Amino acid sequence: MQRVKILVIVSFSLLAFCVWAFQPASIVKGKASAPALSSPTGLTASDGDYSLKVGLHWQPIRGATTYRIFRNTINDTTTATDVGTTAANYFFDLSAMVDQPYFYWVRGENTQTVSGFSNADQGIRAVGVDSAPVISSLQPPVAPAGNPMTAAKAYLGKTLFWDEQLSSTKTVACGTCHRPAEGGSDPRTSDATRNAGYDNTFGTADDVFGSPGVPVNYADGNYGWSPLFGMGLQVTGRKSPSYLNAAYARNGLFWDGRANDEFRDPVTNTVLLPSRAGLESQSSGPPVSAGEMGHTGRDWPQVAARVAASRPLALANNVPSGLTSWIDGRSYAELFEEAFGTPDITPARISMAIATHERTLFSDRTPLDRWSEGIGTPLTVSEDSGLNLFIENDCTFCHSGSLLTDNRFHNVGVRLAVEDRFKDQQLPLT
Ligand SMILES: [Ca+2]
Repeated sequence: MQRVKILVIVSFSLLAFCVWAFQPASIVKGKASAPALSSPTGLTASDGDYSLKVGLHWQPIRGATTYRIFRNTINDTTTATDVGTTAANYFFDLSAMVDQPYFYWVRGENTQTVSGFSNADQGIRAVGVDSAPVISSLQPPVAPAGNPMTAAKAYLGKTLFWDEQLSSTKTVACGTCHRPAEGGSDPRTSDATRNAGYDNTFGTADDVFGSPGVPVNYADGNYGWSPLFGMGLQVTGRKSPSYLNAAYARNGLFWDGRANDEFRDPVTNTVLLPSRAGLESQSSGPPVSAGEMGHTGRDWPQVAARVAASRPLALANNVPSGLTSWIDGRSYAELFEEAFGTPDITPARISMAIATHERTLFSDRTPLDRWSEGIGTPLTVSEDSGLNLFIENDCTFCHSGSLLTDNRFHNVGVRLAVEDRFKDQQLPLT
């Protein structure tokens, strides 16, 4: 009987051990498995737009840190070839054979899991000219070493760029003045966008059609009276330049180039990014300008506090589905955690995210690019005449290279330089 008891106890002990041995394994496994990644959507592959590559882009997915790109000559993922990875949400397949149609897929990944394949899309590398292109098409902009390109950061930046809550009045987003469908600039030109100019008098020859910002307003939420604009929108002294292809500027941004290559922390003034950071420098200006987006005396900690207190894009009524899916109902703190690793919403991070979004906006397949690479139909008669005039009249002296600009600042003599009284003032600027 004693031996039976011992056997029973040993058996139960063994059973308990087995349960213990397997249970923790299953718990550990459960802890280690991250939330499933949804499959990327919106994959598009270029159809003969480049002679040297196939370009792809897609909608980033929540939680992915890397995207792996696959291709196949047939519509079959099981035999597809892995052609590379990127942290961005675009990729260029440089090993595609000329004139060979491919099916492409992309998969999201992080250190713990992988997603399913995205939708398939066909792409093809065009047959181009054998010689070097007349004008080389743009390569993706180079990001500063301390602010590398990631799809998550670019989408956080896109969210911030379009969020009117960044302005003290909740009425002006970056995209209010920088409109991608209008070439990245501000199409508004009317008496409501008139700045009185150097003589402070409306209706004279030095008037400027600038970009409107916010009415005079204060930290307590009250509005004030402007001698020139009354209770209306203050109009800045310059129209917003385009932010498309702005990532390539190396001699400063804003019309006077004062947003230089070096990015300093908007609060501590410490150099965070020593070079290639014109976009970060530029984006740290408007939110604290009392003419553009701020209240009188607004500082960057107040901007960051506003972002922290806001639900992402709460005021936007036409958010693209891909961005909505990526935001996925999360708070700004959660979005910053995905983009930067911790949930801190700092002024520097806001600028770095917006700059990263802007670095995804480059035009590398224009009709001129296609013409330069000998792709597809030639220029129209009108386009060809314009190109000849452009060259014959030495426009290329300044408008040269892939960007068609020398990226320098010139006094073109439209008005006297002294009239640009805004260039040394903090406000109101564009
Ligand atoms: Ca005037």
